[in-house]
Amino acid sequence: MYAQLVETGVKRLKTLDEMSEQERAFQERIDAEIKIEAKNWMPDAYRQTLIRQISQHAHSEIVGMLPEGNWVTRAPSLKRKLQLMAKIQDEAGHGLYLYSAMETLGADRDTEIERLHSGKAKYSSIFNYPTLSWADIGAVGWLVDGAAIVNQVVLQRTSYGPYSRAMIRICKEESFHQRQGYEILLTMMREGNQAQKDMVQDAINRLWWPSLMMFGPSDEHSPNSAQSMAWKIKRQSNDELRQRFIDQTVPQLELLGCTAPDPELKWNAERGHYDFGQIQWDEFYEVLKGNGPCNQERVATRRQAIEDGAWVRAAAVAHAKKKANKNAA
Ligand code: BYC
Repeated sequence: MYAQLVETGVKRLKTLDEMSEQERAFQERIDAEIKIEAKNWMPDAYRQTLIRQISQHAHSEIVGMLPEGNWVTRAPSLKRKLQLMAKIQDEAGHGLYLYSAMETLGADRDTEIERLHSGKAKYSSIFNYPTLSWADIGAVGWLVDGAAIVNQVVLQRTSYGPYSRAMIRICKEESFHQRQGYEILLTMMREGNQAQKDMVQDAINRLWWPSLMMFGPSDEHSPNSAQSMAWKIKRQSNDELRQRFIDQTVPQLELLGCTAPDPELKWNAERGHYDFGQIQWDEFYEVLKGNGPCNQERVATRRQAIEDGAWVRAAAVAHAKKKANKNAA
């Protein structure tokens, strides 16, 4: 398998012969499915790849709270408000597990968060789209958490121990999020009036393609995949995961009585998968460059939250110092 990756990888990978003894032992450990732990030796590029991916993942969880937070005051009932608040708190928790996993690699949380606030760090493209109606909250739970689960179920088996263990807990919570999102949409479609049904279809029309973009560029344009697959950080390719998501989501779409904004979406019995149309990759790369509908707003909101919370952090430090002095006296 390794030789094959060397042949097909977008970036050329080192062959086993070209590796140092330490690198070879590391690769053999990975091939034997033994997890890498924080204190084990690892190539610097493996460490940097993980810091990149885990920090982006953590930022996505934290920024992902914003489009949903926008609807807490407008949820249609107390029950829906409580569910939404619980979901948003779960996302904050996911961010915290992930920043902690990242710190085990020697990365500094404040530095990475500063990179997010200065607009330098990436986070999932999907969170740069607005949530315009209550149906969007259902669609985010169903499609966005649904796509995240497909990606994260595989990451439970990622080669780095702390990341893999964080994923196990996160996946359990994401499954609940996905179901509550779907239930919001099902309720609107089964019990709602025509305007509410139209809102559901409109939400799906707007969020369908951006959800497919969450899996990243197609395999031949994914510069990091070959090396990440060889290191078993990633265990399935962007396109494989995207296809799995589509295959499992279309029957749920049909049960809702809705359609996808893709005239080419149809079952291909020969392949045993759904065929689908062209993703607008220009739009994806524009969003990554900071030119999506909400990029600036998201980063500005995060920055404002940090500034607004400065007094709380200062008070907590002052209190801790006072307590420490008292204990020392
Ligand atoms: N958005 O070589 P590639 C959630 C970047 S949150 C932005 O394929 P890789 C939730 C990529 O980073 C769940 N950027 O990269 C929270 C790379 O850039 P750099 C979020 C993207 O890393 C709240 C470049 O494009 N999940 O569920 O091998 C409320 C080339 O790509 C995206 C995760 O973060 C994108 N969509 O594979 C509700 C999963 N796609 O760094 C819900 C963890 C690609 O080279 N991450 N890029 O400059 C991963 O699994 C992988 O990082 C990816 C990309 C599959 C996303």
